[in-house]
Amino acid sequence: MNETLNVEKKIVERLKISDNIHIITHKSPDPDTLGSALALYHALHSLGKQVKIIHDINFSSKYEFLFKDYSDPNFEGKLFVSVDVATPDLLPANSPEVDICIDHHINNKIEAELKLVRPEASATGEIIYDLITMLGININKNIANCLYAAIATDTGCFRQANTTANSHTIASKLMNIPGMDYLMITRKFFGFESLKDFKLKKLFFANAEFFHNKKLVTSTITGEMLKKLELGSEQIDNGLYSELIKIEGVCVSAVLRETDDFVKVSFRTNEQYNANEIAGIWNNGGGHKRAGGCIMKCSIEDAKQSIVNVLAGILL
Ligand SMILES: [Mn+2]
Repeated sequence: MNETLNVEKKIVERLKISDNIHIITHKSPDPDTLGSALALYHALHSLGKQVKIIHDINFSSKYEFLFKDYSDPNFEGKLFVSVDVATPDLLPANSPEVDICIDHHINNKIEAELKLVRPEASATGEIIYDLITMLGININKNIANCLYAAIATDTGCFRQANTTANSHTIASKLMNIPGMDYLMITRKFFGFESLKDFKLKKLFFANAEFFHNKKLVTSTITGEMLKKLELGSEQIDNGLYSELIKIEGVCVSAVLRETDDFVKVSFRTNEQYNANEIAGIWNNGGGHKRAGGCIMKCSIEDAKQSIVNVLAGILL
């Protein structure tokens, strides 16, 4: 714990003396990486620093509100900070070397001079909250919205096993910031579904298959399904990946999503199994205790067969 505090202090000092800062988010960005980056942007900006966020241009239109009051500046970066990026392959193409890595993935493999990885944090947004507080910066409504979105989505609206008392404490402090709009955020992510979302969900449930005494359930999202619904992969509702683990008796769920180059697998586990370890069996796999993922370079059918075969030896 002291070691963590030590690194946090070093990061705060480094941020204070730095300028021309680039904040790096992960590929296929989610609200945790974007919300953490934008919150840090506003905080450092309020100290008069030049800050730029490096991000994929393809992301759900639901995330656009996070960019409120952000204007994309153009300058050469001198300090590079990654947020919520677990592995080098999730960094943007031609990414510079990372100076400061801030993350909550237990299997973090980013090389950086200052590395702050706190797996007990439900979201990177929790860590950013602490750093902003240590910097002595007043949290305004933009920062509050960004951090609340990061924490609410990474905890599945405070329902998943990674939710802690601290997640609630921070959320409560953010909710008290005048002008922040938690209802807009929860409605956007948890209380709304487009017609396309609904149609995809129908197909997704129809594709569910059970194996090994119904302890394993899989489903697939194929390129053809997305094409038929005219959905971009960035528009898939993240909640879909956590639907199958809710089913009675299921210990491991695997959702396979086809892309042009590979199959992305998202695992969820019950309390008996570790999703980070299961996903780690395959290339570059990892994640958290109850949620993990990996990439397989084969057909979606072969990927499913590989999962069924490997889990036969695990789900005893
Ligand atoms: Mn995260």
